[in-house]
Amino acid sequence: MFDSKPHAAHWGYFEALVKGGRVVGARGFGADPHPASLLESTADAVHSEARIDQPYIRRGWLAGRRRGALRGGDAFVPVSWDEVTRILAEETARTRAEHGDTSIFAGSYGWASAGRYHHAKTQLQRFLGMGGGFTSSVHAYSYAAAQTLLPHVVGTNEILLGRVTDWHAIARYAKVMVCFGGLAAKNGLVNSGGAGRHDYKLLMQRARQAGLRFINISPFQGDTEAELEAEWIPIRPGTDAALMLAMGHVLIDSHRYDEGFLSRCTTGFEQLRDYIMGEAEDGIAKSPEWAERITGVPAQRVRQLVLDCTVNPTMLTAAWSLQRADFGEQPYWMLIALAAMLGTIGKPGLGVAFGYGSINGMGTPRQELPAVAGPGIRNPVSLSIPVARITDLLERPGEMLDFNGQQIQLPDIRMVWWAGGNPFHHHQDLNRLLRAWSRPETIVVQEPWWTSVARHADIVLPATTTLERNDIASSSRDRFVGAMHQAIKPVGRARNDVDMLADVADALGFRDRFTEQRDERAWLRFMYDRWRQACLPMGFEAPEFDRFWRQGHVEVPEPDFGEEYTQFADFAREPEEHPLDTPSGRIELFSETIAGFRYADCPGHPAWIEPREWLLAPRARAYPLHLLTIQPATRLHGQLDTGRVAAADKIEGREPLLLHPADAKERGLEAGMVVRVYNPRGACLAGLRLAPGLMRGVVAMATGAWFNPEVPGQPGSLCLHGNPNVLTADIGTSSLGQGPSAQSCLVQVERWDGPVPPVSVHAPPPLEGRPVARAPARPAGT
Ligand SMILES: Nc1nc2c(c(=O)[nH]1)N[C@H]1C(S)=C(S)[C@@H](COP(=O)(O)OP(=O)(O)OC[C@H]3O[C@@H](n4cnc5c(=O)[nH]c(N)nc54)[C@H](O)[C@@H]3O)O[C@H]1N2
Ligand SMILES: Nc1nc2c(c(=O)[nH]1)N[C@H]1C(S)=C(S)[C@@H](COP(=O)(O)OP(=O)(O)OC[C@H]3O[C@@H](n4cnc5c(=O)[nH]c(N)nc54)[C@H](O)[C@@H]3O)O[C@H]1N2
Ligand SMILES: [Mo]
Repeated sequence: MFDSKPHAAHWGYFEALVKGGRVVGARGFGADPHPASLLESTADAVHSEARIDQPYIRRGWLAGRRRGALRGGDAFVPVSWDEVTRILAEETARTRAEHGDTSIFAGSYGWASAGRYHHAKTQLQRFLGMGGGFTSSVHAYSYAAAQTLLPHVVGTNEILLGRVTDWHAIARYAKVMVCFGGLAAKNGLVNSGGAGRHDYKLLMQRARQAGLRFINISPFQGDTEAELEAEWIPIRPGTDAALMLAMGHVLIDSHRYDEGFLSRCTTGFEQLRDYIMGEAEDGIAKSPEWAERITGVPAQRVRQLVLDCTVNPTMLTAAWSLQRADFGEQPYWMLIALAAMLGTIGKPGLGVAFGYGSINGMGTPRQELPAVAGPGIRNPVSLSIPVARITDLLERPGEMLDFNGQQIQLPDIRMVWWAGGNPFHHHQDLNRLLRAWSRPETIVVQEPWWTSVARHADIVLPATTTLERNDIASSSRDRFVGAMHQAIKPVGRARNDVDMLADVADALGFRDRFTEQRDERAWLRFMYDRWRQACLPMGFEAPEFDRFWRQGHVEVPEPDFGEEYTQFADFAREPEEHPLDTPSGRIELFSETIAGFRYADCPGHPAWIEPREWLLAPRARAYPLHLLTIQPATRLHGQLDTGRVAAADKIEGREPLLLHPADAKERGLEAGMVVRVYNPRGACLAGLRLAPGLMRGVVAMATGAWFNPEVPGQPGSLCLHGNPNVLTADIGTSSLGQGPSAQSCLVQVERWDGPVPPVSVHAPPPLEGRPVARAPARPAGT
């Protein structure tokens, strides 16, 4: 017999099945029509060999090899919790005294886990904030370029993250939905903070049944599900802005744009029009013929597309991936400009919004209510870097960094502390990161698993997983609030993030301020009650805490039928009464603010700027394949990579590389082979999978296979497992957004004839006092 406990993860609500003190499985949440397959990896992850059993310190750090030492190759020495707590208190105090509070970097970007109390980064930043402060980071890898741009253009980031025009409205009013980057179903498996129901596929299908036509503009046909019967327009990666400009050209040329909307609700159309028509400085008309050479989309197809958008009520959208590329600000700005020219913004079910296919909950009909919030953070240091500039931060102390009209002077980082995120998963150009990672004196990592970030730390603190503690799951994008019941005792000597930090706070003299003298249960009750109170005036009465906890969840009812939500409706109707939060109160097709920054890589209106890496760049002669690093269907980033769902998808234990059959044939490659993917920045092995739905010249690899350098600690070493971030470029999208530009990446692929060394990264690194297990290498193809 199993014991079962209500629980939640980013990939869904579930019942944890427990037997003999171990998690043995997970059963999908009853109210979820399509629980995520990822749940099958639950027990594998919790009881993985890769769990960190106790605290460790890097041998070289103990021997004084600190600033300037390459991390990742040393053995780890076991230490007691008491000892490590004392060392952490001393190190933090010493670093602050000698180098100031800004010398501690704890931006600590990452998804951590769904519970809002034991949220690792929140607790870490709360702890370091109380201790004097730390250098932080702003924005997210997901959409950093857009997060910086959109407030200038529409005065809000709701169009990217928040309550956007919902699927009920789209299904009812729109006839065509043009989707740049498709609506990738795999991405709806997850939502940060938990997804109560996976109804994103259902919502899209219903819209299809209601007569909505989908158009998928993407290098990959698989970005829309077959049931949506989408028309596919293949496009060269990184060129969407050119196609959008050409659509604008057709609209202007044929006088089919909405002059009324443009004059009432926007500013700067004249500048954009001059640029599009070739009347600006560059003298180039952004005609469909001009765009065809760039995008590969026939001029005639562009004209047809514009016709579709003008005779039908149209919704425009783009995946978040489009802006994780060189000059990723541009397609987002131009898509808004297109919707403005069509005059659809604010009309029921029409207009533009981003990310419908990027995460669960975008466009899901719901009432507007707050999410359950965790403990607060106060950071007395006001210094933050744009999130994806971590390597620059470590490499270039004292130098200036442009960001959104400011100049940030990069501090000299002596200590890095990370909890709930993995830069050796999420960052680009890992070989460059590895070198820069040698700059600090001390790197502390809290992790449940020996992930690549733990392996590159000096002080490793084993954290519990969510199943070893009680918590509450909640997200502003979701209608459910989940009780996460502790299912098992902590594995090994793992401890809760908050408890390890409370002990260091104790050694530094502020335990009570940090904990506010509440234990876990008191915090959960406090957080829940605060949320419950905030919902009351908004018309929702949640049950009392005890009932919620017994029940295992709270469901906020869907809005009533007929209450579809359309974003910007009030503004479009009465722009004077409901102005946007932009300098003009309107949609800014030309921004005086951005123009005033005088950035060559982000002018005052949307523009086509040739990417640094794309299929028509000179470098494509040597590296003729455009690599897209997409989100994995079988895990969440690096999380669950040790589980059976991820394992079943790999080829010879390597991450699959998707390649067009004709491109494979040209190279003498066959499905199932191990291949080497490389460029001047690095190389990795991968397993070859043929994908007829990919454009020729484009390859795709999911992110998240744990970085497994053949020689740990050595920059440039071959990644045996298939982490594509050894290949991607680490350059900000522009001086405005400084977002990651992972999608602008050229590579070459060849057959791997050497022996295929085993993937070793799912077992612990060398630990002192313990024998190292080594499997023999196998020859390729066996
Ligand atoms: N090339 C390329 N790179 C990308 C992207 C891309 O498209 N292409 N996408 C980017 C995007 S959008 C994102 S959001 C990032 C994601 O990057 P991350 O969010 O850093 O990736 P995760 O693997 O989710 O990292 C979370 C880590 O927290 C740990 N963890 C989980 N729960 C707990 C806990 O309770 N306590 C502690 N201490 N640790 C915990 C997990 O084990 C895991 O290692 O990747 C980015 N990287
Ligand atoms: N299962 C699962 N779901 C996830 C995640 C996960 O790890 N696992 N991660 C979550 C996170 S953190 C985020 S931020 C979101 C990200 O959500 P997205 O950014 O939407 O996800 P991606 O898979 O990177 O990209 C979607 C598609 O965009 C297409 N694409 C790439 N480049 C271009 C281009 O230049 N032009 C056009 N037109 N199309 C392009 C690719 O074919 C790709 O399949 O996903 C979330 N969902
Ligand atoms: Mo993300």
